[in-house]
Amino acid sequence: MGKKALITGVTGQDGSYLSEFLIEKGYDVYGMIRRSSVDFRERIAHLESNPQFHLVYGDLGDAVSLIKVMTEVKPDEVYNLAAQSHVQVSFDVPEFTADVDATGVLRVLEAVRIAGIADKCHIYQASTSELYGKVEEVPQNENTPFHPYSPYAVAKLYGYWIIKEYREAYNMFCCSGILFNHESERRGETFVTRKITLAAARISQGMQDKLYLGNMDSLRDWGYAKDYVECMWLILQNDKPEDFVIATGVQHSVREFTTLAFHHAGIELEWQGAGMDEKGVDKATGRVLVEVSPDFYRPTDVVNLWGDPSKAKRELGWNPTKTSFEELVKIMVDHDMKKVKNA
Ligand code: NAP
Ligand code: G4F
Repeated sequence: MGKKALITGVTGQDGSYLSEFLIEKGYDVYGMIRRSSVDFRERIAHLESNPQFHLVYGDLGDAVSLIKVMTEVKPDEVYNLAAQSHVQVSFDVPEFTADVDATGVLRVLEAVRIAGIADKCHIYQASTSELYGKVEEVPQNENTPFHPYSPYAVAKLYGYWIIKEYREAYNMFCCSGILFNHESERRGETFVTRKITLAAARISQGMQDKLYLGNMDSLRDWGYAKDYVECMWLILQNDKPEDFVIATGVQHSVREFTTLAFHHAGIELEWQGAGMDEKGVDKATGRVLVEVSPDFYRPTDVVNLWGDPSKAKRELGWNPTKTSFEELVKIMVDHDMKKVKNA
């Protein structure tokens, strides 16, 4: 019998890549989905006929559903990826974000205990570099103090601490992966990277006039999601339950990402002006293609994320630079160029 893994958030970017990865490793994967009025499961549609892939209903806001799933599936490994994952949206729906991203983690842990599998089940919690928030140290590692800077980050901080608490109080194998931003051609379209690659593809093919962005000085350590799901698995195969920073160790600005994405789409941008008046101008035509909009500024913004993946490299043997920043941008733009062309 192969191992059984339960993935919450299976319809998301990471859930879909992790499902593929675990199926390849021989696991039976149980993906938890919630009921929605439209069956919009684009990222996992290709897996639905795979005999190793099973869908179960559940919601992180509903303890009963979690207890039912844990009791019926009795997974060897749980990957808790489900979350309201958009930082800007967390300012609009802070209570929902807290319920799912904070209390939801507690519900998962309690469901594992109630199902009677706490002594054998390994649990991964999708923690985040947003915990460092208004950063107190650059680059950030496992010992850097946290300073969460959004309702999302505050909720995720609870998730991080309750995982640590259950590890110490009940001797459970539960760990947090403190993952820095990771992107892909499956990234949600309102996160900045995907918004940029889609806009570059549409603008270059005459389907969109302009791209409006918020803070372009913001710095991120962007990796490729497909590489990061391997680390989630490695964390649960480790001898002892520990938390790990997962990052590339390389930092770029939103402006740099934009310049490179447009370059791959065949447009060379030149930046003119500063602050709210900054514009990205097409060098060939003089047309303004990128402008700043206050709509995409946040009440508090995290502007200097840069991870130190030394521990994951040393103790898990993980390679943080498998896919470079340049390759990542190219993968995303190439994908979106085709998507726009075939639309
Ligand atoms: P994502 O694409 O936004 O996916 C989020 C998933 O959570 C979706 O499957 C969504 O289901 C599900 N979900 C939301 N609320 C739920 C609820 N109440 N009950 C059950 N499922 C629910 O996120 P992602 O980028 O794959 O990220 C995965 C996890 O890693 C998240 O916890 C995120 O906060 C964390 N994280 C992400 C990054 C990153 O850069 N991507 C970095 C650090 C940490 P629906 O499809 O039904 O909405
Ligand atoms: O792409 P973002 O929305 O990602 P953010 O806020 O870093 O959050 C993502 O990564 C976290 C890990 O650090 C995850 F925990 C979280 O779940 C999510 O996956 O924004 C990145 C930066 C921000 O500083 C934002 O202010 O880009 C800046 N930005 C500038 N213009 C924009 C825009 N962000 C968005 N979404 N849209 C813009 O137009």
